[in-house]
Amino acid sequence: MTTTLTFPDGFIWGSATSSYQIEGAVDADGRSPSIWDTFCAVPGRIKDGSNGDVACDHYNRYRDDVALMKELGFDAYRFSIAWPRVIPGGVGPVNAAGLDFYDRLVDELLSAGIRPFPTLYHWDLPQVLEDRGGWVSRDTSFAFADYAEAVVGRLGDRVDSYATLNEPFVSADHGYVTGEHAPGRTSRAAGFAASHHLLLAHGLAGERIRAGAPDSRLAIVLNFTPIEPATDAAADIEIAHHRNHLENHWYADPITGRGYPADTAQYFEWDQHEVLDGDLEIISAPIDLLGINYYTREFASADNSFTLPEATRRNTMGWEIHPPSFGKLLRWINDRYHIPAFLITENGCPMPDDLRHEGRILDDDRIEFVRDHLEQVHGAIQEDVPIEGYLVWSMLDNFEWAWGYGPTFGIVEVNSHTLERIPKKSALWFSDVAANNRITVE
Ligand code: IFM
Repeated sequence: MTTTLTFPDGFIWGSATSSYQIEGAVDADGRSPSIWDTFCAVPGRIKDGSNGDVACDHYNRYRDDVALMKELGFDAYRFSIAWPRVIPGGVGPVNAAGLDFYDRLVDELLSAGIRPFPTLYHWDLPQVLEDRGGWVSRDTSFAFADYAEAVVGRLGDRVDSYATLNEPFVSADHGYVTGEHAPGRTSRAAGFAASHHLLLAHGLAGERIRAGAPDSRLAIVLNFTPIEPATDAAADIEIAHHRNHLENHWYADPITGRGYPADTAQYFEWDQHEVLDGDLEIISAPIDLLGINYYTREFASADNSFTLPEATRRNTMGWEIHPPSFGKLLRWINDRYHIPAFLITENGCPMPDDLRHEGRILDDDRIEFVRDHLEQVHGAIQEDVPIEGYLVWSMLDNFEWAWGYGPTFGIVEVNSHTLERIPKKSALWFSDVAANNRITVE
C-alpha cells in the first residue's frame, strides 16, 4: 500500500553547495589562496590527488546552474561565500571584484525566483590567516566579523538569511584535531581553541549581520551525528556520551546559553582559558534559524573495535544509511533547543551512479535515500517540529574534500571532462516532489 505525505504550504525545496567545492577559478579577480589550496598541494592529503582549481567551474557557469535550478522548480539555493575572494588579505581592504561575483549570483537567483541562502564560512579560510594562527588565534574571530560586515554591506536584505558558519565541529575537529582536513593540524588543544574562536566568530558576525541586514534572518549551520554506544559496557557508554557532547552539543549548547558541556571539557582536560569574560554572552545572542545537516549515525566503542555488520545499508563512503535516527534527532533538537525555525541545509548521499539509460544516471538508490529521509522530516513536522524546508546535498557532483572527486553526492552529474551538467533521475524525481509538495511512501 502506498501513502502520500503532503508537506505544509510554502515548504522550501532546494539544493546546496559550497564555494571551494564547486567554484574553481581560484586565481580569478583577486582571490587569494585558501587553506584548502595549500592542503591539496601536499601529496597524500587528497585521495585522488585532486584540488578545487577548476571543480565545477561554477564561477564561470553560475548563470547556467541557476537556470537549471529554475528549470527543476527549486525555491531556494544554499551556497557559500569565499572569504579569500572578498578580503584576500584576510583582514584589511575589501576586494570589490570578489564581492561582485556573489552580487551577480544573488541577482541571478532572485530574478529566477529562487531564495538565496548564503553561508559565510564553509571551510575556505584565507591562508594568510592560517599563517597567523588560523582559528587557534582569537584575532581570526574579529577578522571574520569584519568580513561578514563587508558581505552584508553589499548583499544586504536581498538574501533570506545569513548563516555564519557551516559545521564548525568539522572545521575544528577535522582541521585541527585529526588533521584529515585543512589546515591539517593534529592537536586536541588546538581543536578546543578553534571551536571557541569559531563560536566567537559566529557571535561577533551575528552582531554585524543584525546591524547591516535587519530584515534578513541570522542562522548557523550545524552538523549532527547521533552517537550510540557499541555495547552496554560502561566504557562504551562513557565514550559515546562524550563523543555525543563533542559532535552534537558542543556548538548548539553555547549558542542557546548552556555553555560548553562541563564534564566533557574536563574529560578532555580543556581548561577553557580561551573563554574570556563576555564571550558566552556574545555567542548566545538568539538566532532565528538553525540549519541542520544530517547524514548518518555512528557507534562508539572505548577500544575503537566497532565495525558495522556486513549487511548494513551504506553509501559509497561507508556511512550507514539510517533514516530513523534523523527523525529522532529532529525531535531531540527541537525539544532541547527551542529555536524558532529549522531548515534542513544538507542531506544526501554518494552512490555508485553506475547505471544509465540514454545518457542519464539512474540513481534509484539516491531517490530512496532522499524519500526515506523526507518521510522522517514529514513525521517530525507532524509533531510540531518547525522545519521550513529541505535542501538536498548536493546540487552538483563536486570536490568532496579529502576524498577528492570520487564520491558523487550530486543530483546533477558533472561530466569530469566536459563539465557538462546532466540531471540524474533523482533530480527529476526531486523536481516533481518540489512541484507537488509531497512524496509517496510504501
Ligand atoms: O561535502 C560535505 C559538505 O561540504 C559539508 N557537509 C558534509 C558534506 C558531505 O561530506
